[in-house]
Amino acid sequence: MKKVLITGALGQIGSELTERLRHNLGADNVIATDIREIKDAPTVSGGRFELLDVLDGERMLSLAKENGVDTIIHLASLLSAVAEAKPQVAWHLNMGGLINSLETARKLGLQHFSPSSIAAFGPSTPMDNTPQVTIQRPTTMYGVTKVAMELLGDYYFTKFGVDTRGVRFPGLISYKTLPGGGTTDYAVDIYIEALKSGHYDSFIKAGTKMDMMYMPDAIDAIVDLLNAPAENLKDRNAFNITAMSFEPEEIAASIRKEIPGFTIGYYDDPRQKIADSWPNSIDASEAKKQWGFHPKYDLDAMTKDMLKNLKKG
Ligand code: AKB
Repeated sequence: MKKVLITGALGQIGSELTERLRHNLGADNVIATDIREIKDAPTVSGGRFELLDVLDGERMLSLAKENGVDTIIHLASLLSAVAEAKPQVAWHLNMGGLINSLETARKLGLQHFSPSSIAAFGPSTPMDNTPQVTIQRPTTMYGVTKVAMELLGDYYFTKFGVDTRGVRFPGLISYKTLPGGGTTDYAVDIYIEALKSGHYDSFIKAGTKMDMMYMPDAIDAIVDLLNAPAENLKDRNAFNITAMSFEPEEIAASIRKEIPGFTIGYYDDPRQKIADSWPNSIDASEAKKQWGFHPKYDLDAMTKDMLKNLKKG
């Protein structure tokens, strides 16, 4: 990976990945793209930035070609809760953007990365310590697009020899750019509200465990997987990765160690149904074995860092 094009670069993952890759590869070697432009966002002001609708395959191809990129990191996608509210739009965007990025990679001989998710699992998947290879019958549109993504990634590798790679991300927690439209977003909102009012009303019920990871570990994972020797990778699309699994009471307890009076309440919400269909905890041992995945943050270390950085404003 020497010169990279990133789609969805203004999103939660994209904004931090763009910053890291500009640092690692040099600002001129990262072409950040998004469908919108936020002039004062570091992603736009800190280096190359181009407007790109991922449904415009010709523009994606010409941007990659003109800039001589060797890697495409395709992040643009609707997350689970928004996708469930607008399933047809989600299918169109998630699959349309994916096929354009895979075709760009095939035509130009690029390495390709796109993230899958714990949403690629469903209620019939083993819920605890979910294996790398297992039943995948998701019941959400987001999950359906993620399974299709994993399969298409494998297809482009075996049929066309495209160097496709991917991970199944758990909920990602970060303070720089907020997520939007996800089911695991409660685990970001809770920190913001803890600092603002000392109380959080959670749309995810007590007792609902989901896998999570702090953003610095997620960015390390993308970089490490893209740099891993191809011959070591058996499960290209996509690797289970996770750093922790917790339920709302556990993150609340972790926050209480820093903000003793913090309280949590609960309300009914359609996102609960999505959360209930996902695993409690997934097994990341293949990622550890095949390319050395090694998350650094546990729940308390993440809580300390989140609150410290959110306080700085
Ligand atoms: C979501 O909640 O939709 C995402 C995910 C787990 O893929 N954070």
